[in-house]
Amino acid sequence: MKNAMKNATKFILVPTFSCFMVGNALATDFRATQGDGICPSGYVLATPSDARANPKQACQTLGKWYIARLAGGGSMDGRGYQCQIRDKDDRDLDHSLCKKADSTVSQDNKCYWTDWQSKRKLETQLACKKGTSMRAIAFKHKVHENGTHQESYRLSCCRDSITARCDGLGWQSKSALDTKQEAQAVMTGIAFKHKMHENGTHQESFRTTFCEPRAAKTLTNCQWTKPVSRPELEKTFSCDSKKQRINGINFSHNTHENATSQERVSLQCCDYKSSIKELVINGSFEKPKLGSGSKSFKSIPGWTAKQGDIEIQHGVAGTPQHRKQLVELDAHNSSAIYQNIKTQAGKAYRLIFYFSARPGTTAGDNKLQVSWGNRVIDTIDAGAGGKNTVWKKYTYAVGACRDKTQLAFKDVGQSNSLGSYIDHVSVKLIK
Ligand SMILES: [Ca+2]
Ligand SMILES: [Ca+2]
Ligand SMILES: [Ca+2]
Repeated sequence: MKNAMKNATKFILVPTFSCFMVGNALATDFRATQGDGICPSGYVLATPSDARANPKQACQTLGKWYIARLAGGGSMDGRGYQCQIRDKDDRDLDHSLCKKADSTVSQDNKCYWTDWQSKRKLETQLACKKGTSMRAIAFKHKVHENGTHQESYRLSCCRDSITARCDGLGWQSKSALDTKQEAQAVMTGIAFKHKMHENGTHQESFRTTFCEPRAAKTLTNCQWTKPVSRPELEKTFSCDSKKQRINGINFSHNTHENATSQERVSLQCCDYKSSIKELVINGSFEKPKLGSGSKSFKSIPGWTAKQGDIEIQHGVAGTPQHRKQLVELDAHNSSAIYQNIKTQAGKAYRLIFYFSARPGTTAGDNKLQVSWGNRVIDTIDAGAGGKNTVWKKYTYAVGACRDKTQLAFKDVGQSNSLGSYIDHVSVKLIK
């Protein structure tokens, strides 16, 4: 059974100590949004020049500790970081600065398509811009009246934490192109070369570009997709999951007995993990692993009970948000749990977790208090439980003033052994 999940995100800027204060102000033409390169309909990313033309207004639109995406891969800081504007910023960002679109402005979102290019033009590099990686390739085939035909290609490129460390592989023949897997690198471009020999045969060559993400071991579980034929290629061809990256392309060519030939293409797709380090240990409460049922602990990997017990559940009542287990913050009585997160003074972090009522409980059973650095930053209600869990995502920007910051969750509902589920807790550095 699939768990119901609300996409609603609660975003709060949290003043943690006196060094992290909250501020918000609205401007007329700009709008700040959550997510890298994401603008609401009718809005496009503001460019660095838009921001420079109106720096005060742009900066006021941003939360104090935002680092927001600008068009063309740039970024702008909130006033906590002195409203700095950059033309290039290769980091993954949490926010975007958008402006109301007029009809002449094209959408510059997180992903873009390159122009269609003919095979001839492709003899130069067809690659994604720096800081982006290839997510999809599209092919177009046109037969002209004189019997000749033309192939065109374009790439969809998306922003990633790809650094400038990119290497091109040499030209390879079609048969050799069974692209080798470049460990820890993401394929960002492909180029084609076409040569007609004097004897009438012709030869195609390919080369690919790989870029190295910031952290090692970001690509795992690489698999080739099923080869697809020409008609299918005329559609966009990408990896199945948005979480995957293309790491190779392979062309195979079959000549049939009747002299016709058929090309098939497959992509190598790998799971891609963000290179920004997760700071929470056992944030999904998968350890210790329970076969099924529930069990109470005083401590588990990463977490310690402050009050009551830590009750881990596997398939007791309702689907977890992530993987197989969740924690119920009312073991036998209301529980409080904490973890000391390794932080750096003066840095901002993003805290994310999911909160759900326990199915079949009353609203009074599902009240949660969240603390960061020994201060309560929020008290939230999940309402009454339905048939299954309804996970809501909570996102906070929090600051650290020490090298360790305590993250704590406490059930503040009725203490009766039921209620207040959390799962998939994450803390990552924003800057
Ligand atoms: Ca879990
Ligand atoms: Ca319980
Ligand atoms: Ca309760």
